[in-house]
Amino acid sequence: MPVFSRLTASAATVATSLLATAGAALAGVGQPSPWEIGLQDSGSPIMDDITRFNEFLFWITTGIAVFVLILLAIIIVRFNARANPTPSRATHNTPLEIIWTVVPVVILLLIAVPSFRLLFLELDVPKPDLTVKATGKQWYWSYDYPDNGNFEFDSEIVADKDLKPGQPRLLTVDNEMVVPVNKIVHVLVTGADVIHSFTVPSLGIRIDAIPGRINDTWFKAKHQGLYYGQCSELCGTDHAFMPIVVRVVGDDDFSKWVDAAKKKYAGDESAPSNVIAAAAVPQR
Ligand SMILES: [Cu+2]
Repeated sequence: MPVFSRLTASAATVATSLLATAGAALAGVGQPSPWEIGLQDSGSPIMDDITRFNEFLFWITTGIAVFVLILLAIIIVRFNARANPTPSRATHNTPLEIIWTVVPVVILLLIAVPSFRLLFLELDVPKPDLTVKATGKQWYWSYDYPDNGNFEFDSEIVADKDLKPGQPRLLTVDNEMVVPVNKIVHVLVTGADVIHSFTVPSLGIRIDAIPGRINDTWFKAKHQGLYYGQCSELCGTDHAFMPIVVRVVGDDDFSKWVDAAKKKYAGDESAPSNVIAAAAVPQR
């Protein structure tokens, strides 16, 4: 019955577009928001592409789901035993078989081309303006700035009771990773003990931190601000308590921060060992 299929189709379209708009409206910049169901707002060109690709896939999958739903509805209504007492005995239909082979191949090719393009874009690091090394440790991150005086510091979670107004719970750290805006930041990522994962959703980066190995990724932050992320590899009891905060600032502020950081973290070579750090894990 065409009315039925038209109804289901339009209901599905309304539901999906509502979901898509709600997701976009509730998305936060640099951090998750309550009731958000879409991706976080994009803070880098790569994330723009990821968001676009995600939307493209969303409409392809929605189209397929609606199409299958319509077929099911037609079969249920028109070809049940009562409506269609003498069923057809056809077993082959060459044109139809060609269509249902070729159409999925075309859909997969449509997906594969932008997908591989995006993958290469993520993996192919352009000439960096600065390099930061992030080391995952149980359970905090350390950042090295080899291009800016080779200082290193630890970045640990701020306990709930010490949060200042406006600071997000479980995402705030004492020492943020600071980078300049609109610059290509090459991030070297490794693990000191177990596998962690360096992930900042708004910047579109996620890469495993593997002991004994240096992985790398890159981003170019479009706007100044705070971009939050979390370790995204199950790494032990405090896996959920090793957030990542990237503070993106202007060039002048970045040089000022580098000067201050060089002094602040000078002689910090004997950074706390894991044992001491574990003992000093903040109360929560
Ligand atoms: Cu971890």
